[in-house]
Amino acid sequence: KNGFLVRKVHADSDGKKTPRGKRGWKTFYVMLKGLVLYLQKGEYRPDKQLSEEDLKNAVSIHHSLAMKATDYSKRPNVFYLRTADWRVFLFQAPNAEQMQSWITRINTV
Ligand code: I3P
Repeated sequence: KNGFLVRKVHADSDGKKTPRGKRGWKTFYVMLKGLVLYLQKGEYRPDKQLSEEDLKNAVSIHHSLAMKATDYSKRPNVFYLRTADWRVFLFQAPNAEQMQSWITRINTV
């Protein structure tokens, strides 16, 4: 599954709250391949290679959990992703259908 998502980093590994200055929303072209969510920055081109920075942003979704962020009301269509190492991301999808589709795909790999 591929598509644009806007990401906010809420907690770093071990669940520690991400410090201010690193909590902003950023748009990525996201590709779910196997157990890895690749987040590509910048303009999307089908032939574009993942940069070193993109690879650092990649997230393992093995033993992770995605769920609708019902307690987050500042933006619509936002879901949480909690990883096995207790990082927490918020992702905003372009619409409710896409949000549900990402949640289902992440939780059923
Ligand atoms: C963050 C940025 C986020 C905001 C976050 C800020 O600042 O303004 O948009 O989250 O608030 O810390 P920075 O880019 O300097 O990290 P919201 O959009 O959810 O308000 P937070 O620290 O209360 O999460």
